[in-house]
Formats: sequence, C-alpha cells, structure tokens
Amino acid sequence: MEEKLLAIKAAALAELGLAADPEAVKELRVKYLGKKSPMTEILRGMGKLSPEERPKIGQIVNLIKAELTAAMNAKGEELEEKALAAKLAEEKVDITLPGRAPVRGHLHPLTLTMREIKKIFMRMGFDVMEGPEIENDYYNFEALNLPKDHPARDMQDTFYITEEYLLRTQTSPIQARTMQAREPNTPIRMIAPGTVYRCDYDATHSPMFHQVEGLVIDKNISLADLKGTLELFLKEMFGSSVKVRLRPSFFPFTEPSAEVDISCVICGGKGCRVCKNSGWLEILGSGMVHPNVLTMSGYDPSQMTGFAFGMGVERIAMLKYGIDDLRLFFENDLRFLKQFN
Ligand code: 2NM
Repeated sequence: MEEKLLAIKAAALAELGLAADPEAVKELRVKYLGKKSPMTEILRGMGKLSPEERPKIGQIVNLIKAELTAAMNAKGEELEEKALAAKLAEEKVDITLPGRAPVRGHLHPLTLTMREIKKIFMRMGFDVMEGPEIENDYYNFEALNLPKDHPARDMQDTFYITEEYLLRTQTSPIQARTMQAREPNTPIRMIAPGTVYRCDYDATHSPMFHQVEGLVIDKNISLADLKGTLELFLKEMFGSSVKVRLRPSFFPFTEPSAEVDISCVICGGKGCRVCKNSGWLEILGSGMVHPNVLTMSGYDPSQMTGFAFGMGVERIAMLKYGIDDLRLFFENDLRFLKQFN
C-alpha cells in the first residue's frame, strides 16, 4: 500500500515537472487531488485496512497530499509569473516612437486676406454688412447711378438670370440696401465684403471673385477723410513704408473719382515686371459718393457727404503673396494652397 502511494506521488511530481502552463497544473490538481483521484479512492477504502495499518496509511496520505499541494502551488505560481512576463513582453508599447500627427487643415489664402481686410476696418469702427448674391437690376445698377444704357450693364459682362435678376457684379448694392435700411441722413461707416460675378476669364480675371467695398457717410466728410482712411488701411495691409497716391478717374457712383495706387510691393518703387517699370500698383477704386446715389437712398447731399471705395480681394492677395496667376486660387491644388498655412 505504501509503495502504491509513493508511486502515485512520484507520477504526480513527474507530470508536474512537465506542465507547461497554469492550465496543465489545474488539470493535474484534479487528477491527483480531486474527488476521483487514486488517493481519494485509497482513503475511501481505508475501512478494509487493519486497525494498525489505518492511522499509518492515513498519515502517509495526508503527508503526500500536503507535499503535492505545495508542489502544485509553487509550480502554478511559477507558470503564472512566466505567462505574465511573456504577455508583458509581447504587448510592450514603444513610447519612444514618434506619434502620428493628425492632419490639420488651414484657411484658404483668399479667406486669410479677406479676414485681414475686415479686421483692419473693424478696428477703425466699420460695420461689416452682407447682402444677396442674386440681386435685382435696381440695387445692382439703378441705385448706383448706372443708367440703362451704361456699358457695365452689357449682357457680355453680367450674368443675367432674368431681365430683372442677375448675379451681383459688385458688392455696392449692399451699400444701397444699408443706406435705405437706416433712418435718412444717419451716419454710416461700413464695409461690404463678398463674392461677385462677371463674365470674364483669364490670368487676372475669374468669373467669380471677391470684393470689399466701403462707405462712409457723415456731415463734412471730405476727400481728405478718404485719403487718410485708405492710407491707414494700405499701410496696415502692406507695411508702413508703402507710399500711396491718388489719380483722377471715373466711376458712375462717385464724383470726383480716384484710383488709389501704392508703391510697388515687389520692387519698392524702383520699377519691375510686376509694376511694368512704373514703380506703382493700382490697388483700389474710390471717390466721393455721387449726389444722385445719396438722394436715391434717402440721404440729403446738402447735409451729408460721403466717400466710397472698392477693392478686389484676389488682386490684394496676389500682391501680398507674390502670386502671378489668379486661377491658382480656384484650382484647389493642395501643393499651392498648403503654402499659406
Ligand atoms: C468702387 C470705386 C468707387 C462704391 C460706391 C458705392 C456706393 F454704394 F456708395 F455708391 N459703393 N462702392 C465704389 C466707389 C466702389 O469700386 C472700385
């Protein structure tokens, strides 16, 4: 009987020595110490033993049970630790690897330019007003002193939707709408930024482009206010060393009218390809608001005077960033657009 027990113990320890993982140890526990194990069988059959043998065998069985339990616990712990170490090694994260940077978008150069223009005028106390891109003939032309026979109304230059409706060719209809929305003769200091449309397409013209127009109306507004305001704006936009000059011109909605030039931002005024060797760049149209325009929108030209101006955002952006083809703004080529973030 004793040999049989020692043989069971030896077999159990031999198998335990071969166990490769915690699950194998668990199975051996059932096999050698469980309810159906040979050792339990022996305990059950103790009744058949002689009274002298009984305590002796009982003692041996308990001893072997304790030894096997201890051995299995030790082996189990060892294998658990090994498994954990293997898992940790396998799942190790290399925190020294460089991260994957999220792709960040950025604003379009025209949006950047538009925002900068708005910001400068907002700092000078101008309201920013908006209006419809589909306009009627009255606000786009009539209210701005463009008579029925004016060449700007030509089918060739304007996208007409019907006889009455068209895509606005400038943002000045916003100014006429604003004047009419205010109490008559109340001062105005506003800009009208937005998309405008003209039937034109080459390296310097796009059928869809952007404008910012401005309007100031108050008592005693003079050409000096026009020049001072635009000079301040242009120095903010292109740098304080930029020179500004006014040249006589014509617009139907202003009298007198003036083109505003700045000293060439490419060559500094010495003369280059961009300024066609003149040293000057045409940048804005402007003038004193025509009395007809004031009258039509409820302002009395004997009490109130005003100046107005208009600029193309694409042209400003081209000069600011040194871009020679305006079509680049609308082709959505990321190699171009990415240079402005
Ligand atoms: C320009 C040039 C000169 C202009 C005039 C007006 C209004 F509504 F007051 F009559 N808005 N904008 C104006 C004047 C626009 O763009 C080249």
